[in-house]
Amino acid sequence: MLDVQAIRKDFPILHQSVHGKPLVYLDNAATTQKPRQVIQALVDYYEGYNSNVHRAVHTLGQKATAAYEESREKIANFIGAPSSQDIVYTRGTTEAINLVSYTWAEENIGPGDEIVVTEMEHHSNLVPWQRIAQAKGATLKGIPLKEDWTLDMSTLGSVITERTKLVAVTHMSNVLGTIVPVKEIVQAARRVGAKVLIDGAQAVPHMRVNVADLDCDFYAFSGHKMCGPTGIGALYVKEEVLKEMEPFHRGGEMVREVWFDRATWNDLPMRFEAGTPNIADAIALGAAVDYLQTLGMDNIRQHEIEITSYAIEAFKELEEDLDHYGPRDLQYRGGIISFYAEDVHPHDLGTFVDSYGVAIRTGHHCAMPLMRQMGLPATARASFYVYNTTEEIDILVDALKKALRYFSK
Ligand code: 7TS
Repeated sequence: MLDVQAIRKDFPILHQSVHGKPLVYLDNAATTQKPRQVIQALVDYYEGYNSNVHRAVHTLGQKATAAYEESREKIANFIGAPSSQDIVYTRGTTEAINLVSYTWAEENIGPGDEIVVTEMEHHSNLVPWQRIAQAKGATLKGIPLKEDWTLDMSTLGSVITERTKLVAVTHMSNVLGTIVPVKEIVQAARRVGAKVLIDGAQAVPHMRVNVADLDCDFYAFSGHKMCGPTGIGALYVKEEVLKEMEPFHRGGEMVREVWFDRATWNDLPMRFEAGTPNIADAIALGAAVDYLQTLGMDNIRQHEIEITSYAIEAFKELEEDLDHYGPRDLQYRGGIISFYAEDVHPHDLGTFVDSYGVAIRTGHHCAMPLMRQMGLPATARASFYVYNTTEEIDILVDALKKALRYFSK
């Protein structure tokens, strides 16, 4: 059991009023708050050893390089990567997926090939594949959803075919909270020799992930959704795949030797990190990993199951006026609840509950094809993290009741 009140003390931002009410932060799928330990790692770096990495013999440069690489080790260990060489720092999930699309996919996808996604992808794991499909004459296919908002796994055999070159799927939907059985998908892809990319933006922060066990080829995630800073994330690539990939950006540090008309490439993973990297945020992401590991990922997942179960129960009080979406079996669902009231636009709901100090997200959540399938223009969404309490769910539900009453007038 986690001591949530003690955890809350680590997050300075939570202790403030919004419109005269205590802040209730329920927009964690968009970005999470940062504990003191992560903020302090940034301060320590800039006050103590700010310096460029991988190039200086001086003491600060050595210290910065050691911390930057130590952080990579922590990230590799956190997601079960066999080696820190398999971890490429990126700006986040979006850049990680684009990296794969501009390198591996450019080289390996051709006319008549198929790229398989799910029907609930975030635009980040859809639009890059649309570009590849259009440019290469390949086809984009989607694994459909069932009525219970889980993936229809019975279609895998027909959707993934001998023509499939890449299966790129989310590990957890940012709208429905659906947790995807990615291991089964990897096995189906392996049978036809396809590579697998997993968008772990919503999974890595909330549950134990082991890329070696999943046996995927690519795994992308963002630091800012797991207590880390914005502007830093990572791409795991299986070593045998990474070794064969052409560099993404070209410039300093990604090279071994340069002549006027050609160059050779540096070792992995530096080959994929051209220019001065985001040193401070990479180091602070390591601090975020330390923080989450101290709490324990299984404890975090358990806490979110409890909060989500409480929220689903509490939403029964609203069921006359408001529908909510996502798998009811919490084994297949993370801490996300998307909802829609026929009579009130989600933006109005969001603005109304904000006046009670409650932060939720409203809109299409960068998943427009899924919204269309749900038959909705937008939803409101509450998403939970390790510092959220059942009292906060009560405040949300109470504010929603007031909103529904107010707008029905
Ligand atoms: N994939 C999923 C499943 C996501 O939820 C997000 C961000 C991304 C990719 C992109 O991550 P980024 O860090 O590169 O932006 N999702 C959301 C959201 O649900 N609300 O704001 C951002």
